[in-house]
Amino acid sequence: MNGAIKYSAEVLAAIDAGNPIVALESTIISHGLPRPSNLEVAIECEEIIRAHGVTPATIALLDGVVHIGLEADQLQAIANRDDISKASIRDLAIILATGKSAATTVAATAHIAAIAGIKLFATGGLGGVHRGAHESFDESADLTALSQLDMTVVCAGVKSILDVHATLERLETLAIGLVGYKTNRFPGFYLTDSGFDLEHRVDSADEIAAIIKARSAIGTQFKSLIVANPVKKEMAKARHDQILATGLAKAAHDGIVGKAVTPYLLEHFHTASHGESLAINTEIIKSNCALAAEIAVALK
Ligand code: PSU
Ligand code: MN
Repeated sequence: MNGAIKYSAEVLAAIDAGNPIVALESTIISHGLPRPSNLEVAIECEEIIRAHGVTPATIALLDGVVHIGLEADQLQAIANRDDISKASIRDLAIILATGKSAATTVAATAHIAAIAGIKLFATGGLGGVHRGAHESFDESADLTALSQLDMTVVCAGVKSILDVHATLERLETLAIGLVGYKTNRFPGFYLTDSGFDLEHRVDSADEIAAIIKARSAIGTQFKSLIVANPVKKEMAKARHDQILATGLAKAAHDGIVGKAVTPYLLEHFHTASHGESLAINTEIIKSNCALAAEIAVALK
């Protein structure tokens, strides 16, 4: 399919010049954050990356075209249009061929970024193994995607709505690299500490760049590396646990399954915490964008 992939002028210029690029997902914009904050955060994230001399490439599908880098009106469309679905890797060809529009998850974004030769990616929290997965089999395709791609993903751990222990075990099985940035504890998205230890800690972007290079040297570059960057100001643990418990109960009662689960629980957090989780979520994404850009500069 000719013309299936379109680069923004800015991303094209960066590729031609060999300048560093950081990929950004779009599901967080369409399904992870409420309007109008979603667009504001999306714009701010790109600006943070540009301030480091690095080019942001927000990835999404609009009207049957994959976009690597969005123009201002396209970013707005992802944030505000009502016909934007949530696309994982398996949905991409279907959305393309039917001329539809979709935001891309971590899995789908990483897949498309890899096609463009982009190896750095900033997001909020990764998908993972959901609670009750031993019965529901609900495990995010983010994990299997990252086990097959040459990508370094900066995130605040996995979302605390998940079964964190099971997710850590799956990361090990899938041979996905994992380091904590200035921490020995695995972050839990809204919480700085999910309650689990990390084996590897790094304290600078240079150290991370060295690890990325070593992956190529030893042939493990097609197993992604996760850089877990804890949020500075976390939510009070008791409040977090209480909101999560009511959210999980509500989701079960409302029969929420499949790809609807994560947006549903994030929305519940934003409403029940009266915006506190939104403020934390925003900080998480911005801080991850800054760190990803620093790594991009260190890799140069
Ligand atoms: N992190 C956030 N907000 C989000 C997501 C992650 O802070 O909205 C999205 C990402 O796109 C991630 C997806 O890939 O949730 C995981 O969804 P699922 O659990 O359905 O695989
Ligand atoms: Mn799922």
